[in-house]
Amino acid sequence: MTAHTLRNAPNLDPYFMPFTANRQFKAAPRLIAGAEGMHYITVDGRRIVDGSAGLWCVNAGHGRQTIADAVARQLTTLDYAPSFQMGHPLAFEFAERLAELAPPELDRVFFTNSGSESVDTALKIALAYHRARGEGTRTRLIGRERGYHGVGFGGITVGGIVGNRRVFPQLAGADHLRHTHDLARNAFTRGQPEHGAELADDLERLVALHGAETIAAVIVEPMAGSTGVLISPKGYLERLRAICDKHGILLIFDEVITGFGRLGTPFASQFFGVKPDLFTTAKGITNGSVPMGAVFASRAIYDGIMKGPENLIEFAHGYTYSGHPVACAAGLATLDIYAAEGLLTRAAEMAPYWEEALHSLRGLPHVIDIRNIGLVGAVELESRPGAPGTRAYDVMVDCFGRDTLIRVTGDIIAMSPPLIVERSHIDTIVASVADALKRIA
Ligand code: PXG
Repeated sequence: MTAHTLRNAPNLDPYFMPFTANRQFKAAPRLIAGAEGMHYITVDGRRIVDGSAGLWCVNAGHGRQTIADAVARQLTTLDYAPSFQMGHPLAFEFAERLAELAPPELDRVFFTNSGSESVDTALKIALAYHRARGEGTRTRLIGRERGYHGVGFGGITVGGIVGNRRVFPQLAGADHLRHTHDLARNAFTRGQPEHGAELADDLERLVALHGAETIAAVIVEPMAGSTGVLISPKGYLERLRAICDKHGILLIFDEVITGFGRLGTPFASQFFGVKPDLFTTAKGITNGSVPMGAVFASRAIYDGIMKGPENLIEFAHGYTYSGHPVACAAGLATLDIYAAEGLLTRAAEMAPYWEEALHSLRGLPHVIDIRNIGLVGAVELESRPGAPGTRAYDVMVDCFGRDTLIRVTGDIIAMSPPLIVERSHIDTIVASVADALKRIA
């Protein structure tokens, strides 16, 4: 073993790892010690192409010097400032810069520290808005099967991943739309699936069941990432928007993954041409460098909440670290990189090559679907009888043992490289998956 390896061989016991099979991992750990550009460097010094932008967050690639410099400068200029009844200029500047990227009039920005916090914040803004306009009966929140909205109690209530919900109590009164994943009709689609717009009509059924006057908001991911890249069918989001408008229900897009260029536009709402009332972000907002999130609200919602005596707090919500100066500094440096390198639209340029490369995997063993949008792709595998999830997991381990990091969920391989990806990296990622598929039984 090299000295490098020894330095990075910690005691694995005390760390209770998140969303990890702790015992399985600790028996055969995968440890990353460094990162630069498109690559991770493992503790044993191997370079691995990052096929997942970390966890969908390192959109500008790793080790960006200007972000590091901005963070270092900020730590010695203003390390922390209270955000309640106080402010610091960077938070206002960052909010303004973010607002410039957002769809028109969707430009009031509330800072959080993660995607989960953004989701809970957006749900609370929706409730506060209805309450402020005298529709306090609108408390019901609607999510969707196979949705992932983080791990707060609000997020798991509207989320639709059984394993994340089963053990925990949830907020009362929520309900769910059906998911849109339909391999029977849409397998091997490039871009948006043809079939499934009518699934948005589930919202009409829920309105008929519960009464519109009880429903505050619907939250969906425009592209569901965590449950395996489920892309909104053509016309689906438009239909959901129309039904929400008809019944006075707010539409929330969870853009924690799709935000900051993943689909080739700054936000997915611009890609799909459908405008929500609120949308959540995190991850790419600081290129994954410092924890941060932001909720974007329409002016109508913001103005609707700005009611009552001016000396009273209009929205009783916020975090110690909302608008943290260091996170704002990282975020501003990140936006500068995105602008200078055209990264928020680069996925659109790379998408055709990405699409061709991914779909070249068709016909390999166990592949039952391939789908793609922007710089996101998924390969769905037939599950081993009686052992769902094990096949894709083996593919992931095989790829990591060679040269590529991918994500898997169930038997779906998800890929979402940093937006600086070049064709050669795409070739490596796809070849790595192809080789693994040929090896793994
Ligand atoms: N909403 C969406 C749509 C997400 O994808 C969250 C909320 C929660 O964000 P935080 O920052 O609280 O984790 C997410 C997070 C994966 C994967 O491999 C996806 C996420 C997180 C970790 C892994 O698909 N998404």
